[in-house]
Amino acid sequence: MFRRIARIATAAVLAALPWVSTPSQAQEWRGWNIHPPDYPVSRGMDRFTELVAQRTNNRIRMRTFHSAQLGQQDEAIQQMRIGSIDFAEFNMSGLNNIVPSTQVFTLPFIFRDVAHQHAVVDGPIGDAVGEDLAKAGFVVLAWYDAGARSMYARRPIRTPEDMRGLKVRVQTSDLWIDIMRALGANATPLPFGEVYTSLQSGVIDAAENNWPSYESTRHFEVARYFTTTEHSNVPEILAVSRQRWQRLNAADRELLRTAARESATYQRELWAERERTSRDKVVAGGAQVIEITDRAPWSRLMEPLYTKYASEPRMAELVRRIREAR
Ligand code: GTR
Repeated sequence: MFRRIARIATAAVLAALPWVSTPSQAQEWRGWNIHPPDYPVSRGMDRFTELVAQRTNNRIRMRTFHSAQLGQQDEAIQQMRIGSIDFAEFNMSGLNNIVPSTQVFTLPFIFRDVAHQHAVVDGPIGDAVGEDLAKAGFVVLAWYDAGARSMYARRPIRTPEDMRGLKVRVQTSDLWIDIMRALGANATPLPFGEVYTSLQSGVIDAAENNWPSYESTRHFEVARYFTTTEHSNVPEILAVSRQRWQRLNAADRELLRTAARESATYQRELWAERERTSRDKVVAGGAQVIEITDRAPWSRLMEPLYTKYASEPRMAELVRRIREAR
């Protein structure tokens, strides 16, 4: 009798915890994301975790904490390295100082267009940078889109001369500090979550980002002039911590990679659409768009960065391969 009750009770507990298909193997993963739930990155991550849950019958359950609930980017990067965050979506810029080869993807005007960028990150060059990232603790599963980054400020920027002396927020990356220096501006590294109030209070004059982030953060309310410099197209990664990865068998690794790639296809579609809707939204909200048609004066000023960051043989080789990629 007692054994029967115990059996029924166990079955009831397992039914209430549907993910515990094989209790000894069930895993709960914690994921970091800086963006709010409706952002293309967030929806891509949600698609990824749903696919993994389905395909493992809830044996691998992943929960993504959106909206930087687990901290700002620099903290999350450290947490991934020690394994207290299991997966995350990162922009390359925050990893530039830790994994130098990621700098090639941040270099100004390195990509001709989105198709070129996809060919590069989805191919052997992406794999080569991915190997370096893995050594540092970040196992890349797929590359997500993040569009082109442009300048925006509290006052109009029409020419590179207008950058002179401006205090511009950048991510924690020496390359970004040098990009601003090349333009005669002063770089101020700040977490993403502090940019709004810093613009509002005048601690900084300007920042730079893509249309969707300019819109989702509502930076357009406090920096109304958006100049389409499109100076950098930094891609992003969906990655798993090396600690977690090392404990997975080959079949699960493949399952995760496939789910991540499918989520990237979805994220990229959402991204293209969101770039347009975000632009419309900020314009409706009062943003003034300053169109740059000739980017040559901008790229000329940034050219010396290639000497500083891409002279060392491995970096020079990566840059050469990126330029040759079709
Ligand atoms: C966004 C990017 C974030 C973060 C942010 C920033 O475009 O998606 O991962 O890098 O920019 O500027 O801090």
